[in-house]
Amino acid sequence: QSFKTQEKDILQKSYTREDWQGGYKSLTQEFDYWIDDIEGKIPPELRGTLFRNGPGLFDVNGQSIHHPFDGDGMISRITFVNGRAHYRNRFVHTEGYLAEKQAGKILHRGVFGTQKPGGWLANIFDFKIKNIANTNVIYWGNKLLALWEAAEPYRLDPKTLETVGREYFNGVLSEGEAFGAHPRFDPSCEQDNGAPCLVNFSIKPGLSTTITIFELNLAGEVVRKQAHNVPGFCFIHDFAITPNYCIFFQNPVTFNPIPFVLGLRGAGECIQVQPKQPTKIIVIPRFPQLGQKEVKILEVGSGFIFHHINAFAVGEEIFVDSICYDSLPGVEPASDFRQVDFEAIAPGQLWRFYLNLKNGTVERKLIEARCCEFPTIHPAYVGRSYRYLYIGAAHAASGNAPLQALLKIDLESGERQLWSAAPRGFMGEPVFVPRPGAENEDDGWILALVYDAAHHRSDVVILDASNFDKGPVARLHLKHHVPYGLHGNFTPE
Ligand code: 3ON
Ligand code: FE
Repeated sequence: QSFKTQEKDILQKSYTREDWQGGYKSLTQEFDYWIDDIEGKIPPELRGTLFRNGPGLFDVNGQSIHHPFDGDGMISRITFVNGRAHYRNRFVHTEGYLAEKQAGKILHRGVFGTQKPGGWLANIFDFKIKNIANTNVIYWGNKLLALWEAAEPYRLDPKTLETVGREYFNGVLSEGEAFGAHPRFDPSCEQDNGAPCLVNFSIKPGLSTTITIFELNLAGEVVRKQAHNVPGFCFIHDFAITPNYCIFFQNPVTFNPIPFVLGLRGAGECIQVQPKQPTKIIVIPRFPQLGQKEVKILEVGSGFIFHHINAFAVGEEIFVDSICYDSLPGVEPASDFRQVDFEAIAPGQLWRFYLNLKNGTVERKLIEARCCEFPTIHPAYVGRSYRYLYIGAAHAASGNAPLQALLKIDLESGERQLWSAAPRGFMGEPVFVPRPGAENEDDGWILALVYDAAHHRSDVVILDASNFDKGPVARLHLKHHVPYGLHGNFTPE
């Protein structure tokens, strides 16, 4: 009897592809309302604003884009005040978004394979890139900034979400210069007398690659900027920090630009993972002015990384926790990303890397084999030794599948907690918000947008981070869906 149940559990998927596809419908409308369809109760101590970014459009006037990462950035804002919550969303008015809206057709090639209509002849030798400002949104130095890693940020009005224009940080960035989409917030920077600072980077790829590191003070001014050249092409989406270092994983990839040049593929689709080549780990001291100048490059076995969770120093070692893939899936030209075969793709899995800076060796250990992506931790533990992480995860313990659950991992005891929205719910990136005045690292809430296919709408789900088992503290039903997004941040203001 138990064999039969097990077999059924294994064979039965926790989702249908049709349900999952609903989260990849464009949202063209812009909303502005108080959320009043609520299950449970919003904790009154939860105050502040969650900003989220992600592709809002998967077509331009019916012309489908090729990959969700090519979709125009749309900001959602959820403000919590006195036990109530308000929702607003707005598209980032990039030049490209406005021009395509006006033209009613795709005018730009996308990095991930979107082409202008008309076949390769219409796309050949067009190297222009469209800044789509769709990957992350931060509120820092009184500025709300929408980020996309291949170009400059767009600044928005935090009250109206209106696009103000491109941001150059007082001329520190030049036109078209990149400012990455994965800043890290150092909760206490020694160089800034213990004040928080923002650390970000940018990549300028080529036969060799320039990595630029920016550090911004609380006023939003760039107070430190340094650049390093490393050999080879780089696709580096994220990085990790400690109080003294920036750590980059140079994925083992090659770039063959010919299909891009000929108008057949997007630049990002010309990147190929080389499973026989090692990953290079580039460790750059944050404060070279203190005499700490030596950049170290370590090597570890192959794998592809988008996101890191955290890093911290233990004696001569640096521990880095990251989500690794065996391969990088592409969407073939003339195929539809909504038809993806999940089982044919490698799942993201969580690894811990041990970098020994003294003897240059790296060890690694698998922490979590369950398919997972989009991690979050308590903001005060960024770059520091930490105990708890929270991450989007598949409902099933093995195999590749859409994110439907939230997984909490206690790195000290190994204990896991899972809250799943399966079969009809699909999980977005969680964000940890500490409870005001809390002392324990997991005393706070997890906020996440969950797409509910049963109602074709999204919920803001609030979980008690110290106890997933009791289920959500509140589920706020939005009046509409929010397409699967990428990243966002919470600000207590
Ligand atoms: O590396 C070079 C330099 C560079 C900055 C070449 C290049 C053209 C590829 C490039 C541009 C990179 C860009 C524009 C990257 C954009 C990435 C993006 C928008 C999103 C990445 C998302 C990653 C993950 C892991 C998403 C997961 C999603 C789910 C689990 C499902 O919802
Ligand atoms: Fe990312």
